[in-house]
Amino acid sequence: MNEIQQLLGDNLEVYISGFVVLGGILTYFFKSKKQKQISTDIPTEAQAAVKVPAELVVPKISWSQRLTLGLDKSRSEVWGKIGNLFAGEKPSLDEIEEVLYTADLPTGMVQELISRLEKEGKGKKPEEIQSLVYLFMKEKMEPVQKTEKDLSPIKSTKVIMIVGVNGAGKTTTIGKLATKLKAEGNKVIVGACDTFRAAAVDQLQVWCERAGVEMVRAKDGADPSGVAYGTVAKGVSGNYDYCLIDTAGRLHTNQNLMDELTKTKKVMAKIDATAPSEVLLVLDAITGQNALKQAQEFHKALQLTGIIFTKCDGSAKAGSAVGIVDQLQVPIKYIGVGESVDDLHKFDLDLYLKTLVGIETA
Ligand SMILES: Nc1nc2c(ncn2[C@@H]2O[C@H](COP(=O)(O)OP(=O)(O)OP(=O)(O)O)[C@@H](O)[C@H]2O)c(=O)[nH]1
Ligand SMILES: [Mg+2]
Repeated sequence: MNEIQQLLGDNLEVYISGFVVLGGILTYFFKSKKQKQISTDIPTEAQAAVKVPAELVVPKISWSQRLTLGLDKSRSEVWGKIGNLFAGEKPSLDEIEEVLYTADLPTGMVQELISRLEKEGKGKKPEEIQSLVYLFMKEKMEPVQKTEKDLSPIKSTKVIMIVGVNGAGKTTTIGKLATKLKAEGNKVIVGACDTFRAAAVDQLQVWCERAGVEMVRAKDGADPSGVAYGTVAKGVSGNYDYCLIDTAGRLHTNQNLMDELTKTKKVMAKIDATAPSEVLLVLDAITGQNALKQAQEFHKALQLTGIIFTKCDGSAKAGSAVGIVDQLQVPIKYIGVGESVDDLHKFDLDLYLKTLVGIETA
């Protein structure tokens, strides 16, 4: 040590500080390089807010298993109980009525179902009664669901506008949809029209980067219609298959914000008269029947082509879809039962109803 000290003389401290500084620079360089693999400029909070790891794109369990798990609460607390409550000498009609109201079924429909059970369910076994419930719901939803057109096949750029109240799950749904469409081999572009909040755009950008799809973003506070216009223009000129338009959440009662949505929709038609070919309302199942008023107002302003029913997991109100579809006469296109990419799936009426009621599916 003494020899080294002699060799380096008075400069020892300078050399040591030099090594420390160099080490710091190298650590910083490697750390920032690792972060850049995810994103260059998105705050880490925004990345953390998107809870879906990219590896979840590969399904670990089947969709019907996911749906069964997701609808567990609705099935165990509501729809799976009716057979047992009705079967036997003295059907507990009051209890059935109460259970159906907690599931947020419209009053008229509750009464209709009860009188159907009284007419056709007397003396039947619980599982036969479950089948009656299933048939009743199917009768209500099927005519509307039949009007539903598939998102594909596509001839030109398919523009899909996503709307809804605050926090319904719009951005997450767009992230999931973009991931799925891209994985199917489509060229996808996303427009970040929620220009009110930078965090909203960052949240969408995390999804888009993970999905490997392009996103159009503007300066904070820019006109959302302008962003929509720019995205559709780029989508059409670049021969993209899908153009997904995210919008800011808004209350259906706020006329100014509803007018802004109508303007955004009209502006896109200037590029392609058929755009948007889909206007999808994201409805949070937890909202139950209150969602009907929301849905009616959005429908009036934008002529919805479909519903995306999210957050069916963890709520006993997943069955409220029956009333909403019947009253609004707009089909459900997608259903969400969780936060991961695989928790969003095309809506299959038969599978949904059978899972809800607890009837074996093939
Ligand atoms: N459990 C569950 N959570 C969901 C589902 N879909 C979305 N979420 C969560 O709901 C929260 C709100 O989702 P966002 O996608 O930000 O909702 P948004 O409609 O874009 O919200 P705003 O832009 O603020 O109006 C997030 O924490 C999502 O992870 C679902 O199907 N199930
Ligand atoms: Mg959003």
